[in-house]
Amino acid sequence: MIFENNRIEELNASAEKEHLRKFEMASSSIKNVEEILQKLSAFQVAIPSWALGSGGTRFGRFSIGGEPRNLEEKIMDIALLHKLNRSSGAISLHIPWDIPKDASHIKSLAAEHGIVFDAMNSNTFQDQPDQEHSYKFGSLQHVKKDVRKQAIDHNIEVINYGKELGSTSLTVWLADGSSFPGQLNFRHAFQNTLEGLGEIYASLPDDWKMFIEYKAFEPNFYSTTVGDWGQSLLLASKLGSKAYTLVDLGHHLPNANIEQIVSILLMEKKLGGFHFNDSRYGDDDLTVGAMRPYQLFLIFNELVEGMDARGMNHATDLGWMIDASHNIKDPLEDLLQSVEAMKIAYAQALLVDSVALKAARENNDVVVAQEILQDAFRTDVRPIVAEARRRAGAALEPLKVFRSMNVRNSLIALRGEKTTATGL
Ligand SMILES: [Mn+2]
Repeated sequence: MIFENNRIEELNASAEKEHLRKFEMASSSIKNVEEILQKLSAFQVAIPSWALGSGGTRFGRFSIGGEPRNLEEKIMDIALLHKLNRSSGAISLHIPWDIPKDASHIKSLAAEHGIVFDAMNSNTFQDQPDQEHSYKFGSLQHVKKDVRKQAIDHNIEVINYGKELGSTSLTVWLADGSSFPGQLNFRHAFQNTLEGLGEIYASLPDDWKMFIEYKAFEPNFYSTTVGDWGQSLLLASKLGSKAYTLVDLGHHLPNANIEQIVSILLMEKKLGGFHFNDSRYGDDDLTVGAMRPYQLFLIFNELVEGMDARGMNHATDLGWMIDASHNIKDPLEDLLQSVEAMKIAYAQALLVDSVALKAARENNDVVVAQEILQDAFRTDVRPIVAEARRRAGAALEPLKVFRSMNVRNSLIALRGEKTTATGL
């Protein structure tokens, strides 16, 4: 490990007095602070295996140095995050970028650091060197049966890797679509996709979920076969009770009301999981909460309200994952920021006075309804989130510890300046 446990304790000790003063102030006006603390510490966010190195853009990639060279090193990076915030106890694996060659070794390495395997991700959006058929014109939607079969077989292979690791979900994101009018018969593309997903679904173990991710555009720019939550919900509904929609915050057309989508999917028992990130223009894959923190809060508000309405367990009944890319920031620092942003939005959502909000709605009191939401959003919950971390044995100030320990320099010394992590 890059740093010793007692460094966290040392740095916590020096920050503790000031923290406790802030925590006391912040918690004095909150009735259910203990309940909120407990929920915050139960909340774990899965880190994607593809987000630990430098991602780059269409135009270039700038190495940050010390990037993990294999799956073991990726797990070690997540272990480091988890040590700092005790909220990153899961990894979402991508196949074939991160094939576990020795599953039992990988599983025990992860377990050693308190990390479990969240959703497995298949990849039919690019061609691999040893693959027979090309996905240039799509995978499950493809006009040729052989190509569809190859994509189906790949997804089943991903499920099998997941079974060995103890994962219980598969995320399917398809780049399928068309870039020019006339290229595709929309109905045939949809039906081929449904048929393929059906075959994959049939291979899903009983206790598994299938997450169907949608995206409005890119890499195709005329149509996307699973382009929005309607298409995803339609597929998930036709497939059965183990199939769900996955919402990636960056996969909508501009200004979509994501919180409303979340609310309806939850009501229909069809919201399965989340890919958190932030964006300004399209699928920007920026740090969670960096651009639209109020939208993030409103989404969490619907999540909390909708999950409570159905008596769901906040921590375990949905897949909480980050899907981001890091072009100019240190990925580990960025991921610490993202997890923190999610926990802040979650804590604020837990503060919403739902009784008063209901009364305001009954009276069509739009002004008070807005005040109630913004009162929660404008509450500084950072000391509450920090206290939850402190009680879990994590760092009061994860970023500060990361920087003061020169973690990136140690990783560069260990792995080299010019390493490239597999993935985006
Ligand atoms: Mn995604």
